[in-house]
Amino acid sequence: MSFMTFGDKSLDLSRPHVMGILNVTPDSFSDGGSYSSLDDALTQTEKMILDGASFIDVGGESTRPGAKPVTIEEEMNRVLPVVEAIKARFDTIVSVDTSTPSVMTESARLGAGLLNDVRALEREGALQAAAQTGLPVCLMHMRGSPSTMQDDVSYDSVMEEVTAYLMARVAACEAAGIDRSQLILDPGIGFGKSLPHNLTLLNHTAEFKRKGFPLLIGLSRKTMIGDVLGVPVDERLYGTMGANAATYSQGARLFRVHDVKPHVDMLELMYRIEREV
Ligand code: 7PJ
Repeated sequence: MSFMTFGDKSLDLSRPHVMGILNVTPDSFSDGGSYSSLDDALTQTEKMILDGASFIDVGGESTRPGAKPVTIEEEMNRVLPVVEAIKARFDTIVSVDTSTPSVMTESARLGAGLLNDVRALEREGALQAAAQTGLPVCLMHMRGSPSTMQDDVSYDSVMEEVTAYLMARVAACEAAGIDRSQLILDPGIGFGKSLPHNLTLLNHTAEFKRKGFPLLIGLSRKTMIGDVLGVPVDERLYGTMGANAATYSQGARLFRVHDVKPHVDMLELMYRIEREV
């Protein structure tokens, strides 16, 4: 068994785990920052925990294609009260979807257990801030930035480039004092990739797995599902589950999703079949 410690909790990463997505951006809560948005966030958190989520991934920056950047102050105001309120009420692992060093530092102080950075600690000061927290980090590959990432999408070999990038970020983490046993990798589905790139990455998850790190996959309801099926965002659950199942069978064990219960059930069956007990 391979355990990883996320703050005050340890998880066996030989089995699957679901990370429930909690967006605290104004486009997800119309009155971001007010009492009722905090209340909504806690209601959603409780449901995801009851449904079997191992992590609640709190994100205050929209990284959708074309999204506008958020100020540090705004991101702090969105994320930190939610991290604090969740840790005060629930026994769960809070993951923070952030690239901002001060959000990492303060979230860790409030009890967050995982830093989930779509920029793989590339922002100035992020490596140092993350190292100081002592927390595990999920390093994700992105080409470009959210505002431009879908403008010019071309790779000679998407597998080679994503792998080389993630290995370079692993080296940067080690140089900053973050042990490789603290790292989770993520190919970054939809972040500066066309549909064929996303399909290639998903079909070759086993090659990433051979690098020896736990893998996290985030494809829930993304454009690539819509591109394949021709369905709007609220009809992408079955496609999401199929794609996640394809990566589970290649060794991915962490799944960042909106729909927790369907994935917990699916992954439990996949795990039990694999173990035959
Ligand atoms: C991901 C993420 C992902 C990780 C987002 C969305 C966009 N973090 N944060 N992996 N995606 N680690 O959910 O559509 O794929 S935000």
